[in-house]
Amino acid sequence: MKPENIYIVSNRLPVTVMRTENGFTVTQSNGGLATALGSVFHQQNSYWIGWPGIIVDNEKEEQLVKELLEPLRCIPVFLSQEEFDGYYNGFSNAILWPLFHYHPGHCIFDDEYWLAYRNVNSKFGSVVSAHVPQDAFLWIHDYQLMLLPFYINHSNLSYFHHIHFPSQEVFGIIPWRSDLLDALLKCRHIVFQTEKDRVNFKDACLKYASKAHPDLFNTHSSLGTKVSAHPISIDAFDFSQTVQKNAVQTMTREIHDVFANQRIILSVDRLDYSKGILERLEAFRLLLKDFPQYHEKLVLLMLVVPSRSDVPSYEEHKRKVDELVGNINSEYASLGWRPVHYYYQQVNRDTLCAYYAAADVCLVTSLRDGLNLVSKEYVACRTKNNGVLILSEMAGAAEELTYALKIHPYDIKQMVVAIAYALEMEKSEENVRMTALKKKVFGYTVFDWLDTIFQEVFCMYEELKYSFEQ
Ligand code: ADQ
Repeated sequence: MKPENIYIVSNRLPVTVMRTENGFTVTQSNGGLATALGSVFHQQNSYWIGWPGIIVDNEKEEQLVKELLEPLRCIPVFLSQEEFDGYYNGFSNAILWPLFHYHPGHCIFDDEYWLAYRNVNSKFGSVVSAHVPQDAFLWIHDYQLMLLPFYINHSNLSYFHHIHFPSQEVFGIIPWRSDLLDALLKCRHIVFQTEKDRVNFKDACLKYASKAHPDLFNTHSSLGTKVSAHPISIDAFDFSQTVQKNAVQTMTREIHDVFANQRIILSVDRLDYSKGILERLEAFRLLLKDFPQYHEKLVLLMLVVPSRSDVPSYEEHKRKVDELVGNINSEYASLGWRPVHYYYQQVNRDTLCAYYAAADVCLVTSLRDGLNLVSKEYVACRTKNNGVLILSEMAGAAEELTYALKIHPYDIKQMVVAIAYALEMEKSEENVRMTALKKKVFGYTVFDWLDTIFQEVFCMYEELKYSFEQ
């Protein structure tokens, strides 16, 4: 069962508008939300509302961007530099993101950020009200728009939270905690990645929301807010088909040739302190120190996509990563061998899949992660049922991917042991683990996730209709 008309609303559109000499052009947006929902969006009856990734100077430029996006079924919300700085760099990524990932030290609790967040959420509200019909399914995504429900009157309102929702004590640190929860509770339907997130949210509502009482969360009541947990997934079949394309297989062979006689450990992430990149590098450094037999026989390939470089804590983090990579390479490299290959760039889907296919081990070290799509993408690309996934127990995906090797991302020594174990693992164990992981990833794709959510929405509205008829 699929709603007739779907309007996705998120901070960013799935495409980014860029200025050229002659006007504007679009490219694919990066990050987990764009990847996951991109597959969903390709359905004909979906529209997407969000920021186009560019600050435009005047109404004429706004018009040009609107016309460029219209055939792509994208509706832009334009923001000034000041609005973007306060709402996105400020409230979203210098308060909500660090706190929700348990890094309160990175938070800057600035009233101006809160004002900007309110203003921009209200601006999104105006665009939504102007474009979305009342009978459409309106689907809000993620922490940048937690306040949006407050600014719209819509009966089919659903919210999906992509990142971790912290424990009630940590959430309570936010001075505007009640406003955020009260706004979210205007939704009829709220979905989290994991059961842990759902319980944390419920605890926070019971403590801080103005109108929360236990009945609000009665899952059988059409009159309350239904809160559930359904982890997002990927279009696994698309990944496995991509790996089998001739061009991708050629690229995979080229990677093997470049790293002939070397095992490949791969990591793929946005440059974000929550992904545990520094901890991963420390573990790799210790591995090289304690296991000299891997010298010249092992590389760590890091594909890191630039992210939020305007936020000071990210700038500082990038400097530390650059420095640590440099230190490891200068300590251990030899004439023909560089232990860490670090690419600070976005790669296209074919190239990404070639790296997944070429890697003996995929290393996911998130200090905290709502889900982590990379772990599922690696599994989907292992067409020969080999390769080892090492996965942080702090990633939401760890609940599903139980056959991965689990690590505690702050325990560097344990990480070293897990990497060494992965490198020496018997082929039969590798095969058993990967086969089980693939069963999970192919048995629950992004389309199954979508069906589950739509099914839930459909049942709720049937119930609601029934209650109005009584
Ligand atoms: P992210 O924090 O962005 O997502 P993740 O789920 O791993 O984290 O998604 C990253 C995406 O970006 C993946 O699809 C990956 O392939 C892609 N990517 C990363 N580096 C890349 C590179 N160098 N080149 C090309 N592509 C690259 C947020 C939450 C997560 C949650 C997702 C989806 O923080 O916890 O899993 O949303 O809900």
